[in-house]
Amino acid sequence: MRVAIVGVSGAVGQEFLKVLAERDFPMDELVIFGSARSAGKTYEFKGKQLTVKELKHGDDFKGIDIALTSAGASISKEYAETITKHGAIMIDNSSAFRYVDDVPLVVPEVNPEDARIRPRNIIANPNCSTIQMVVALKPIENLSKIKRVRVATYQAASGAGAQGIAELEEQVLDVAQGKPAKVEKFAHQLAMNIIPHIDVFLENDYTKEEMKMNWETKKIMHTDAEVSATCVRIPVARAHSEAIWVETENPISVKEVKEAFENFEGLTVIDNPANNEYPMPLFVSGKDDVYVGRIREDVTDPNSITFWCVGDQIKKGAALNAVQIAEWLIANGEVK
Ligand code: 11C
Repeated sequence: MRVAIVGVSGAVGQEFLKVLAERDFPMDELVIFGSARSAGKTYEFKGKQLTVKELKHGDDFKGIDIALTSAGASISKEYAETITKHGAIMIDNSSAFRYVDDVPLVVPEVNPEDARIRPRNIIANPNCSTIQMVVALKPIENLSKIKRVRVATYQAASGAGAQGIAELEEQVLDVAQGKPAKVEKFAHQLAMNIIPHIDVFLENDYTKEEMKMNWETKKIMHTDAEVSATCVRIPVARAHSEAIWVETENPISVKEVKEAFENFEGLTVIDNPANNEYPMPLFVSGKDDVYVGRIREDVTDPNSITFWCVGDQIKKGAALNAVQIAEWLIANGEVK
């Protein structure tokens, strides 16, 4: 088993290294690729130093079984053929192929079987805010068909990559010292603020991040349920939070939902309001599972449940989900 990481110097690329080591991913060789700027840098993996190779068109992916890619949509589009032409399966973290019909979009707890049909040898990893939401929606869908979802997100700076985290940290230090905050990555100062704007605005006045949650949920869950999202950037380093309202076809009780959450792989329930216990991004950072709490009946509608959901954006929202897809492929004989 030979595995490649493309975009190893980015926040998700670095998380790939951690997750592969943490899970003792079964492989004989790991090859790491990056831009011309990153080429020659070294990163430690399980006590060995690996050197970044420059991503180029050619035959460097000959003999690679699985390529975990996270270098942005334009690089994914440009290099997909180079990466897959000798048979490597590309598990792509960018948005490049998510809405392409013959590319499956996979969250292993929800639709693992979709990974079997991949005519282009590409599997797309969904957007982070979608991944954590569908892990929580699936056990509800198993109880009753979901008719509609409304969600408000509280997204960490890490969604904008390593530069996003660095910008927030610098702003926090500057603002604390009474200095003006430097704004480059985000549309406005994030420290001491929240920004109701992630990705570009579209013709329907939603942002692309908001519509990703709609489009991707439909594809992953094979549903026609509509998702209406408002996505907000908050001054948290990593782990996204979401307030979710779910309308189901049949009424379901809070007790049933709690039990379904508790029995669903990849979900952890923390729901003890009497002791001020509920999931929060500081606690969930670095964890594998998606965490849910504040589970209650929606007072406006007996057919709706509302709850709070937190997931580590770089981990389950990106690197871990991709590695879990790779593990599923191996466990199910899709990679020899
Ligand atoms: C954010 N969700 O928090 C975005 C980052 O489509 O893979 C991930 C963008 C994507 O800014």
